[in-house]
Amino acid sequence: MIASSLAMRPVRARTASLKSTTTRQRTNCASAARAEISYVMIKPDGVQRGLVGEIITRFEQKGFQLKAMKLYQTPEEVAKEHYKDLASKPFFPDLVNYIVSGPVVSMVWEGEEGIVKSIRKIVGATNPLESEPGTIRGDFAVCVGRNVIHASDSPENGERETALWFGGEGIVDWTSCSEDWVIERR
Ligand code: DAT
Ligand code: MG
Repeated sequence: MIASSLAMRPVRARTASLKSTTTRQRTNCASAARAEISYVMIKPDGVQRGLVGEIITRFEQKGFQLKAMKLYQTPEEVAKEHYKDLASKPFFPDLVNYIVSGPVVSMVWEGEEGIVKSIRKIVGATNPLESEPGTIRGDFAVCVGRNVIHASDSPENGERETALWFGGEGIVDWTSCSEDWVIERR
């Protein structure tokens, strides 16, 4: 199965086909293996400040699986579409200018059901002054307009944002050699 066709299909359908082509079994982490994806983006300030490695390390060490990654100069139309729900906010023009002000690192992370919520916890509250220490925003930012990182706020937006930023290209179907040490099988 080619990666681009995987990217355009819902995660649950992808899960079923992955399970049918491998020996994957149900786990006790969730009701189904590989249930969710999150679109995660290191914003231009995170790239300029040299935080890319540190941020990726946190998700790798947690045990989530990287499925796609690219350094990308965002077109204005993509930034506007990504944040379309905020279009009426007074800060919207500044937000779009910020996102297109330099390259971002776009990623797709995959994991068990609950990964989207878990990544949001690792990222921290939107306003970095309210983010808990130990979160990415809590450790590396002080300003809501320079809060270093984006992460999808729901599994549905994980799918929507992945389609927007990757357009069906660059999603890699692979198995981590540490998977059996991260996920308990039964
Ligand atoms: P999050 O990025 O935590 O999902 P959001 O979706 O509410 O937060 O907003 C998207 C981005 O917009 C956020 O990361 C930074 C910016 N933003 C949100 N609220 C803002 C505000 N009151 N002033 C300036 N920028 C804001
Ligand atoms: Mg958001």
